[in-house]
This record gives sequence, structure tokens and C-alpha cells, in this order.
Amino acid sequence: MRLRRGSGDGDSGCQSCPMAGSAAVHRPGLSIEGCDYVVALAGNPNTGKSTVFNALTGLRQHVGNWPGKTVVRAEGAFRIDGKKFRIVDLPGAYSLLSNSSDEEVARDFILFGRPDVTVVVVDATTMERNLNLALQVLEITDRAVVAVNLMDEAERKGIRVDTRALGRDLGAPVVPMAARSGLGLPELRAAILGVASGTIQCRIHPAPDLGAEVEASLARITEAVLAEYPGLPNARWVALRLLEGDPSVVREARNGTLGDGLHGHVVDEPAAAAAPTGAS
Ligand SMILES: Nc1nc2c(ncn2[C@@H]2O[C@H](COP(=O)(O)OP(=O)(O)O)[C@@H](O)[C@H]2O)c(=O)[nH]1
Ligand SMILES: [Mg+2]
Repeated sequence: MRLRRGSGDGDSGCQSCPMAGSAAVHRPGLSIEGCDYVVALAGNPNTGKSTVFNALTGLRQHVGNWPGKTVVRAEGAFRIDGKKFRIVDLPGAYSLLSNSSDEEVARDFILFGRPDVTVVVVDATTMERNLNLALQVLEITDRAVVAVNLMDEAERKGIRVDTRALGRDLGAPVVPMAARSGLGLPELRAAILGVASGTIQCRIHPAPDLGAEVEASLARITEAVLAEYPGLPNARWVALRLLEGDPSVVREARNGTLGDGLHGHVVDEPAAAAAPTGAS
């Protein structure tokens, strides 16, 4: 029987294997306890996030649901230079201005989960659409890595991505990758370690100055948000959304649930679960 690795589409090859669940099956990867740093893995759907996750963690994943949601939460761990990293494979998201439950989960973790590093996986064949999320992330943090995945597909289609120029323009580490064949993984690891340890710092791309009047209102709303949610990261971002009337942020702020539900339980998935993670 040929073991399949699955393709993120509910692959059941491993479940039907007679070795499934057997204690004799070697489970690669680390436990997620006692990590030095937390990495958020973000990106549009189908950019290869789970492939990157699996390549970094050696397939072992811990899964559960995000509290109060039916969205799958998948985590794993890996080491770089003796430091231990916990990585959260976020659901696919096109934007931090969320439209769906999946996007809300990703948004909340990036904004309020205090990740030490946010890796944004982008598709080299559709850069324009994908960079939207990368830019939004760089608006709120100087701790990000942009992984330009599917470089092999881009090459096949005759698309050339100048990742060096992109890195200069973004002021962030940009790593060209073909994650399915492991290309670019050592560079990704180095960038993650550099950002986590503070030797690499991204240039923040702040939201434009909105003029004295709006800025004054924004400052007042930010203050009110912080009074209600002391220590909430990215309160100005929240204030901006409230000013715009972003329905999901308004709802969460009203319900007192802003930034809640980030730290649900994750459990060890059975040994058979060597397929890409449930998050898309
Ligand atoms: N050609 C190519 N395909 C890839 C690469 N990385 C991932 N894929 C494929 O892209 C599809 C989506 O990958 P997946 O990791 O599930 O993406 P996710 O939705 O972002 O988690 C899968 O069929 C992968 O095998 C890559 O570097 N090159
Ligand atoms: Mg996925």
C-alpha cells in the first residue's frame, strides 16, 4: 500500500491504514509545550500555508477548535538553533478587514494574539491580490516575514517575482519558496529566527495620517477602547474600524468579546493525521 500524504481535502488514506492509531507508529515533531516564541502562519487560502506548516513541524499537529467557532485550530512546534517555536496554522484570509468566520479567527490572532512572528505566505502567481494581506500585517507589526511560495508555479507560467526588490520596498524579509519541494525552507527558518530574536526588524507601514479632525476622534476612541480593554494590542487599529463601522469589530466591541477566544485547547491528533492541517 502506498502511503499518501493527502492534499488538504479530507484525505483518508492514513485512516484506513492498518497501522493507524498504533503506538508503534513513529510520530515526528515536538510537543507544543514550553516554547520560546509563537509564530502565526497567515495567508490567502491555497497559498501553501499547511505545506509550510508541515515542512517546519515534521507533520505532527495538535488540533482542536477555536473557542466558540467551528473553525479548526492547528498548532505544531519546531526548533531553530535551540530555540523552540510554537506555530499556529491560521485559516485562510484575504484581509484583516474580515468577512467570514475564518477570517475573523485569523485577524484576531494576528492582531490580539501577540505572535512573536507573523509569517504571511503569498502566492507568487497572484502577487497583487496576496500582497493586500501582507501590507495590512506590516501596517500593525514590525515582526513579519513574507514567504513568497509557489515560485515553481510562477516560473512555469513565465511570471518573474523580484523578491529582493520586494524585500527592499516592503522593508521586511521576503523569502522565495517552493514549499512542496522544501525550497527556501532554510531561509524561512533563518528569517523567522531573526525576526523572533529581534536581529531583523521590519519597517512598519503606518496607516496614512487622516487629518487633525479625524486623528483627534481616533485618539479619543482609542482611549475608550483601552479603557474597556486594558493592554489590548493594536487599539488604534480597532478604533479605526469602529470609526469606519466594520460590522464584525463593532459587534465584538459591543459584546465585550474583542480579542477573546484566542487560547482554546488543542489536542494531539492521532498518529494518522499526517495530512495537511484542517485550517485552509
Ligand atoms: N507547485 C507547488 N504546489 C504547492 C507548493 N506548496 C503547496 N502547494 C500545493 O498547493 C495546494 C495548497 O496547499 P496548502 O498547503 O493546502 O495551502 P493552504 O490552503 O494555504 O494551507 C496543495 O495542493 C499543495 O500541494 C509549492 O511550493 N509548489
Ligand atoms: Mg491549510
